[in-house]
Amino acid sequence: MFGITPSARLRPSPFFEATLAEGVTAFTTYNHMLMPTAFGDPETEYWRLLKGVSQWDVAVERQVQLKGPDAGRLAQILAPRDLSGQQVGQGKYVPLCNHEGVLINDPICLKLADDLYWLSIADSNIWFWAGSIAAERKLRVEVSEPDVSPMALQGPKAEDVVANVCGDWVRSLKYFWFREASIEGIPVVVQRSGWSKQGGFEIYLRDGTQGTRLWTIFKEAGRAYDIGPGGPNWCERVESGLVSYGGDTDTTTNPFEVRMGKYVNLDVPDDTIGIAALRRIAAEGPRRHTLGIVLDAGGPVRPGFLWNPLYRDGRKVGDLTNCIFSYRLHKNIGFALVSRECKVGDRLEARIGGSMQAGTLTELPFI
Ligand code: THG
Repeated sequence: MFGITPSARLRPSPFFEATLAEGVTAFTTYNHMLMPTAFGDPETEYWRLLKGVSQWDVAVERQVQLKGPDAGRLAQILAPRDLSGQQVGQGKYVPLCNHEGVLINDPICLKLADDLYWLSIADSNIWFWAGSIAAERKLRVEVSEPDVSPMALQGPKAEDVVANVCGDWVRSLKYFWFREASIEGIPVVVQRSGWSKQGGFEIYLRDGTQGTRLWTIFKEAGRAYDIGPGGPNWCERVESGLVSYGGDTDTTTNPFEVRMGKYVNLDVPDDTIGIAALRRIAAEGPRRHTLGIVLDAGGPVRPGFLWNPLYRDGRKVGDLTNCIFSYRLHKNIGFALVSRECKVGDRLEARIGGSMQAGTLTELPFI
């Protein structure tokens, strides 16, 4: 057993005390914070997410706030997806790229007002990036990190729990749409979203002193639905084909290589960062693509530190970026970031630890 040295660099989640009380057994690091990843039994957490409702501390998904008359301009400069039709109350999933077209984050962009946006970010520092772009381009916008911390309710019964707490209006929210609300006086934003394909909501807490209270309100409301703690679920997300920025991407990956091409619009304004590179990559065709792979091995394999090399006929053709034993398929499945010449049905070998594991490329999602 080991501890964690407190420091100002490690930012606390408002839900930290609540997840300790729930019996959290493992964390990962993300945006200089700790995110709970396990509460004892992964299979229990998996089936709870598939059949009931699971409660997640995802405060690590920090908000980068853009505020001012040029907030919308800055959002469009950062995101190579057409945001011109985005409405107040609507969220959009946007790849962010650098000038070379390399993916540097994949936030949800929330438009709270014409002059107010949040980028709900994955694990990289977009506050630095957005602030320096705004200054260099002399935009009238303030870039900050507000006191906002998301908590997710995921699973087929999440809607009943959230409706119970917030009211039936949540049932008519469309995917990624949101509304500002107050729960027993606690200011929140309620959005239909979350990193699973089981459906659900995220409650963005806007007062970091109220984490335990907010957690408890949903825990109590969820009691009738057998709610329990969980976190972004590795097995479910691989089965569902959800790509993780930083997990399934490296420092050269562009959106087309990781199934995010549908979120890129090549006709965005020319001053959008990375768009020239993305137009060129789209014209030439990306070098790699992401497929599924099903290993032959029967029992669960231990993938170790991931990004295991993949070979076809003895030649390296890419990487197995993740691998997990699927509780529904009863097979080891993963994502293969491989050269474009590799096709569904191809037989590859993964070097995992000291052994070679054979497998077959498949379409995504698995389920
Ligand atoms: N919640 C919030 N912020 C986040 C995440 C989150 N920021 C970082 C990271 N997660 C963003 N990544 C994703 C990736 C995919 C989806 C959500 C967040 C997602 N995708 C759907 C799909 O792939 O089918 C739908 C996307 C669409 O078609 O628009 O849900 O979890 N607050």
